[in-house]
Formats: sequence, C-alpha cells, structure tokens
Amino acid sequence: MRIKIVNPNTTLTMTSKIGACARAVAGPGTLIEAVSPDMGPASIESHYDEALSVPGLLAEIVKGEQSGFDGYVIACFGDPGLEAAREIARGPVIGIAEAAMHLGSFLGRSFSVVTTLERSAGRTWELAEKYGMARFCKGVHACEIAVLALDTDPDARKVVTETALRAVEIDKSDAVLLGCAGMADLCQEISDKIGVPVIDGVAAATLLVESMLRLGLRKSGRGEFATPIPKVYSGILSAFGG
Ligand code: 5HY
Repeated sequence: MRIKIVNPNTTLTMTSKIGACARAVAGPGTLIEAVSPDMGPASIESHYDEALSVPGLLAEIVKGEQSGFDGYVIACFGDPGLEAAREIARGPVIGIAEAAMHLGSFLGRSFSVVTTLERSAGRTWELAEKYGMARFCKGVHACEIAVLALDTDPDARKVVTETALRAVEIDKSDAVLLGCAGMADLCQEISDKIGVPVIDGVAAATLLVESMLRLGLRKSGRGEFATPIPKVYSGILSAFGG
C-alpha cells in the first residue's frame, strides 16, 4: 500500500523529518511518501496561514489520486483542508490532530495538548470540540516556540519537555499530545521523561490510515463527501477546475 503524507507547509526539512517518523512506524509493505506543496506558507501559525495552505494541500491530493496513492495523512495539527481532501480522495484521509485526539482518548480519562504558540490554542480547542474530544481535553499548553524554531532553537526540546511536564501537573491528565507535526521526533524522548504516554499525531495518523486500508475501509462515495460537482474555478485556481 502507498500512503502520502502531506506537510501543508513548504519547509522541506520539516517534511523529511515527518516522513522519517511515519516510516519508523509503518508496517512492511507500506510505502510512505512525504511531500510539501509547491505553493503555500513556510509554516502554519494563524488562520491566514492555514487558509493559504489549503490549495497547495489539495493539489497534492489531486496528484496523489492521479498516481494511485491509497491513503493520505494531513501532517499539520490544524488538520487544514481535511473535509475538502476527503471529497477528492478515494481512500482514507486522516489529520494528525484527529488521530492524536482519538488515540489519546483510549489511554485514560483525559489528555493535554502541548502546542507551539498560544495563538494556536483556540484552534486546538475548536478541533477537540468538532471531533467530540472536548471532554477528554483538559488543557492546551503553549511552549511559545514558533513552528520553524523547533528545529533551530537549541532550547526547543527542553522547553517542549518542560511544557509537557507542566501540562500533566496542572491538568492531572493521562496522556500528552504533541500539537505540531514538527514535534514528531520528540515523542519518545518526552515520554521517557514525563511518565505518561506521549502521542505524535504523524505516527498515529499513519497507522490509522494503514489500519483502515488493511480493513478495506474507504469513504462512502455518496452524500456529503462525494466527489465535488465539476465547475469552473477562475484566476490562479483555474487548474482546480474539472
Ligand atoms: C503544524 N503548524 O503541525 C502546525 C502546528 C501549529 O506548520 N505545522 C505547522 O502550531 O499550528
């Protein structure tokens, strides 16, 4: 089976890290390809960034369909473009936030989320509500580290770990979810240090897509997530037209 991991931001170093984390858990016979769109924001830290990430993300899903990918992961904790991607993909499309939250709900009574900037916390609460996970989510705690600084700030690992520890102390939660695809490589290290399970959404979503494919589960071709009605899209979006 072939799974396409789409990092909706255009930072290729982050994309290759995400791909390595997905490959580390994928089963034998599962081919992982991790990509960034040709267009879009270098990182996603606002509603504006998220909106501008969606056309490039969808273009990657279109390309994936043309080259026969079986399933997709949207590797950004805002799960941007998730429903639109599901409309145009035949196979499963899973966002890393939804995967992490559902998996976290199986581990105990509650989880905490460690996010990058405080301004991203509202989106995480919104997704928890949307996915029916708000009753499990006890807190969203910001490290105040920008997405791309996760790889450049020498203190990043320490700050993320300290934030995770603080989250568990404050929330008394049973698990911690890493609220950025760029934290995927910190999962095991943090888990060893804080004494509760830590979930990386990239690995969680990859295995969820793999499991759905093994079960032969694909979206319903009818109703809300049926293929969009062909129409003209003008201007810079004209390539998206039928
Ligand atoms: C992410 N932004 O996972 C989110 C995290 C965030 O570029 N990749 C990004 O802070 O919203």
